[in-house]
Amino acid sequence: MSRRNYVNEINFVTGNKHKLEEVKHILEPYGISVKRVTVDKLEIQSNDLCEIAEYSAKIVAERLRIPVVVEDAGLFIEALNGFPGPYSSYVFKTIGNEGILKLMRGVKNRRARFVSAVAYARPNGFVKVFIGVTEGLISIEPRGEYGFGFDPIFIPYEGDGRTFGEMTLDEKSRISHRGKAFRSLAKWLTGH
Ligand code: ITT
Repeated sequence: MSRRNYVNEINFVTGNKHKLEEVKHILEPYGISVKRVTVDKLEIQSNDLCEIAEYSAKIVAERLRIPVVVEDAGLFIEALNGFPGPYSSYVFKTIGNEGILKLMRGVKNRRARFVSAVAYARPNGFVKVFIGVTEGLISIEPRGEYGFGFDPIFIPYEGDGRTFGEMTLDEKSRISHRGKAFRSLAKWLTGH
């Protein structure tokens, strides 16, 4: 059964300092502070980001005996049948933005989506997952110095033609997959 809480702090399990910075910014208006937890997460192999986030959050919450939040995010490119999706981290580290743009050379359908799955877990086995999706296009060239990961090659439809990499943290967070998922979490945590 879901129990509503009036939580003003979360324990965010992440090894990614950019995600941490974004999440702090997104949750600030809700009065929720973010404590970073760095532990080795067990990640299951799955095509479903929700399943991955849910499993990791559950295990860490049980192990540390505190409520935790885990996010699993990824970029799904339509013409590549959803690649890199759940493998985004590995693909970014190996072939990077240049590699993705090479795969997309000459490809007309440039539609892609960023997905964020945010799992909140308590040590008693309770888990709830929130999803955020932002649709857009893969650019022809990387653009912008802001953000991280695939930001310079992703042009969100909800924007003005700029890539995420050309947006400030605030501009990106208003329309990003992460912004949407974490605002849903914040509303639930604060009882809105
Ligand atoms: P965690 O420790 O939180 O798991 P991570 O970097 O492995 O950090 P994810 O698995 O959630 O994070 O994300 C996989 C990769 O997808 C990430 O390393 C980036 O390369 C890319 N990515 C995710 N969200 C992104 C965003 O908002 N902008 C650009 N790239 C993003």
